[in-house]
Amino acid sequence: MDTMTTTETRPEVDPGDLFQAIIDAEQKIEPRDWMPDDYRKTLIRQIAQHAHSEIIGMQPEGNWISRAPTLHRKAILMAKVQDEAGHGLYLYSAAETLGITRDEMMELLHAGKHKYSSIFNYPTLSWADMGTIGWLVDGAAITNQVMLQRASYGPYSRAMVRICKEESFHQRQGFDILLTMMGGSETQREMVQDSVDRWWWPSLMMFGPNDSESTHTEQSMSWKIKRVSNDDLRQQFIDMTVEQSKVLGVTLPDPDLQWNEKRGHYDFGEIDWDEFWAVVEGNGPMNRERIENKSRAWDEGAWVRKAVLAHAAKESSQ
Ligand code: BYC
Repeated sequence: MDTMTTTETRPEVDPGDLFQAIIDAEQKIEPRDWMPDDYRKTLIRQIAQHAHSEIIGMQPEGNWISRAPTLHRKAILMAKVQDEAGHGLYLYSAAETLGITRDEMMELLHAGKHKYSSIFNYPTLSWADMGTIGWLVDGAAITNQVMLQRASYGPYSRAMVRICKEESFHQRQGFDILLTMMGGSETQREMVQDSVDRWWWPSLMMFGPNDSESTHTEQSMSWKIKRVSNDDLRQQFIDMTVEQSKVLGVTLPDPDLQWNEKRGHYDFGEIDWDEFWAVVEGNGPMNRERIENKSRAWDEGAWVRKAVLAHAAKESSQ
């Protein structure tokens, strides 16, 4: 047989097999690769939620920029809030690679159809809250995000590398605010304790429901989007934070917190899951105000977006 005239056919590779092989080999799925519909949907849901959290998360701290106690603290807080805007932008860009537009994500958020982290629905009542948000909220965020640097979707995982670097600075600056206040007056120490009392439990809720109640963990872990379960991350955070609370000299508001020699972890009390779900469903102390502010800023910025797009169109037509 004349091999030169044989029509060669490449062996058919099933796209699902190729997808799985990439996941198994610890490589990254990239935007143009074939992926199961549910993998795409899960990523859009999680990345958009994450981006929205960064943007809504600017509000509780933005509330204190004009009241920071010194110019130095004000400059740091402004930089931190700007970092959060930046994180939101990398994450919206990562979500856009999956076939959803930024405008669509905004509409879904404003209509209450996209979620954002429960933690940002609590009010910031004192300057100590700026320290506690850095220490506990950024501390919980980074505990979760370190594993997301290894997420199987390339654009998400790369965005997380940069975000984690900035979050670790945020956590340190929060701890520094609290350490300074704890070395101050009795009133300042009381402010810190009151703030820790209010933020401790909501910070634990950031990790999501218990594994037995989590709808997405098993599938997300098998796709290597999530690498560690909600409960395991929560435990990691508690073990780390209890030690830090001793350095600060604050009491964590949980009488059941106790080192368990056998488990090699701290035992802790029951989270108020009714409160968690109420906040997730839109009925927390600040849900309404956060979304109203966000929608208003979006509407008021419409002329800026229009002007930028008109300028870009003009540039490209020249
Ligand atoms: N709040 O099956 P599950 C920051 C929802 S911001 C609200 O366990 P999953 C910062 C969940 O969406 C950092 N909703 O879900 C910014 C699901 O509902 P849907 C924010 C929550 O996705 C400014 C249902 O409950 N970090 O760093 O496997 C200043 C069942 O949950 C929450 C991220 O976004 C919650 N806490 O796991 C300072 C990290 N928990 O969607 C700091 C990225 C759960 O089916 N996200 N729900 O309607 C994740 O790692 C995961 O999405 C979660 C949840 C661990 C949060």
